[in-house]
Amino acid sequence: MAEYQNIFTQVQIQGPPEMGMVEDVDLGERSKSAGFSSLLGWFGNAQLGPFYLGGLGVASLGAGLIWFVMVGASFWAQAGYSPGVFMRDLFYFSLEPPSPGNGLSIPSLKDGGMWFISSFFLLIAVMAWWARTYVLAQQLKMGKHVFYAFGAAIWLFLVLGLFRPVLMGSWSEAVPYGIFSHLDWTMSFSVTYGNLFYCPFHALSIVFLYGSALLFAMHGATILAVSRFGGDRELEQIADRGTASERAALFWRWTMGFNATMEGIHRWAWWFAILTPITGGIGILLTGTVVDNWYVWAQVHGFAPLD
Ligand code: 07D
Repeated sequence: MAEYQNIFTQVQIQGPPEMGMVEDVDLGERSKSAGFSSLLGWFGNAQLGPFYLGGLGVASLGAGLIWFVMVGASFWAQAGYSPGVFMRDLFYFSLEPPSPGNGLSIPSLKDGGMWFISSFFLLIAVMAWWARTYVLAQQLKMGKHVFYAFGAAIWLFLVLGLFRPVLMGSWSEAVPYGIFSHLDWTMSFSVTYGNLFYCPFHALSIVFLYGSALLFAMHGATILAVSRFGGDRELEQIADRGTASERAALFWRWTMGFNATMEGIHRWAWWFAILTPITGGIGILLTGTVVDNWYVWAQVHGFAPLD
């Protein structure tokens, strides 16, 4: 028997698959079988399945596939139907939103129509997947934390592709679908509105983004550091003296005077993560609608130098 287990000494149990609870859940939409993979076992649980797809899952994957194929078909046409050019220039192709003159009217197929229709399917795909996180949590009598966290990301997604273009009165404001083109879009957005670094909400968003990475590293490292005392078995750890949990807490209390609790650290992580797109979305929504130039705004508010 191994003395302790972690990613390198994982004992992978393979027996009859664990099919999950049957009380108060919809069994009809759950697949009947499950498999095992040692490779997966190194990274998480070795069991793959059962899957729970359901109507929302099928709708989401179907709509997402339509979006993906429409973007791909547009790229394929841009490549002149040449496989070599397609592969060579894959990162340069772009499915662009309608040009500025179109405003919010329904665009022609030649000018942004493909972007418009595919965006509709992307919206269905994302919203159906979001609803799925609610329904599945409901069935398992869980809190809705994943649903709200995904909702925060969807807030930024909707601000970028729907809410802000509507407030600005033009679909042309939305983000194009392409690898380099969406990066170019962010750069040109920043330059157009006077350097996004001077937007305090962009700054806040970065604080939470970097903060999330830092917290995640601290938490991940702490738990791995006490896995030799069973720290990865979180629940058994909370009460006793000398446990992995107590050592982890002491480590941080001795290092910086303060320690999060086993429960609280996950609240820290949740809030930092969701505040990244929430603050970001506020910044993007204000840009061009309320604030035309963030550098001038920063000058007026006394933290950028007057020229
Ligand atoms: C994008 C939204 C949620 C996504 C969802 C998923 C699909 C399906 C399907 C693959 C991530 C939808 C599902 C699409 C896909 C298949 C098959 C979440 C998203 C629901 N910035 N910047 C941020 C930094 C600069 C700019 C955030 C750093 C320049 C713009 C973040 C730097 C310029 C925007 C951040 C830096 C500029 C941002 C994003 C450094 C020019 C935004 C947070 C060090 C390049 C966005 C307020 C996030 C935002 C944003 C970081 C520099 C432009 C904190 C570290 C000065 C236009 N920037 N940035 O979680 O919110 O995104 O801004 O230089 O819109 Mg920035």
